[in-house]
Amino acid sequence: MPTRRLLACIGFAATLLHGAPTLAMPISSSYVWTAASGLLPDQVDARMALTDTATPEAPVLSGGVLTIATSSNPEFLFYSQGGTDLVVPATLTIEATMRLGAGSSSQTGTTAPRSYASIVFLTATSVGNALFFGPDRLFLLTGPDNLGPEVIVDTDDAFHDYVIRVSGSTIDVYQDSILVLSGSQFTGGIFSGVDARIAFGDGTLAAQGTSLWTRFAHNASASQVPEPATLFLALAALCGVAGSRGARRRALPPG
Ligand SMILES: [Ca+2]
Ligand SMILES: [Ca+2]
Repeated sequence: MPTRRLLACIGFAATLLHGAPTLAMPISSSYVWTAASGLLPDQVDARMALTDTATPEAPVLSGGVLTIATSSNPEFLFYSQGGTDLVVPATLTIEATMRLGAGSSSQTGTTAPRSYASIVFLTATSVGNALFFGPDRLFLLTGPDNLGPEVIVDTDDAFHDYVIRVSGSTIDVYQDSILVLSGSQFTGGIFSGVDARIAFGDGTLAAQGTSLWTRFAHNASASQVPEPATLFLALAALCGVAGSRGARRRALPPG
């Protein structure tokens, strides 16, 4: 490789290195976990991390069902993925197949209602909502911490398929492909300063109980910014390939 071309290549590499933070490489386009895989949600992708403050409970995967259970209100037991590990698309779709078990909540009124199973979603820092699964009841929040739209549907008779679709500030919730609830995202309140995030399980201090899950999926992508050293090696290899190709071309007889 002529010196001038090598310098140009290195200069190009240096330019890219300087802009490395913009070179986030999507490494998965979605998250899909099924209990049938025989793996826990954090075992199919470590970025879906477990928070477990419950004693002695832990997630139990048995017979193709994941059981999440807590036995006192302050206990947390949930999976969540967020921060730089989450790039939320214009229309976020979250899917879950779950059956509510038994439990109780100390906050069932209109102020800061909670239940022991929920899917929490923030599409950007401080912006989101939560779908709570109560006994034969689904509800969202309104504003910072108030009861929002709710619907009476069977949640504990059998496993049901749930889809949450978030587009702009609009939230649509489907149970078994039927639109059952619509609401809006809100900003601040309990979400102040919390980054983009998707979580499921018992994430409240005000309720305890059991939920059963067989599938959880979403279409937000994970991204990973390559380490500068790794990126440099990759670019150096590219420079090398370009150089050898150039040399081979030069070795060909004039056409
Ligand atoms: Ca416990
Ligand atoms: Ca709890």
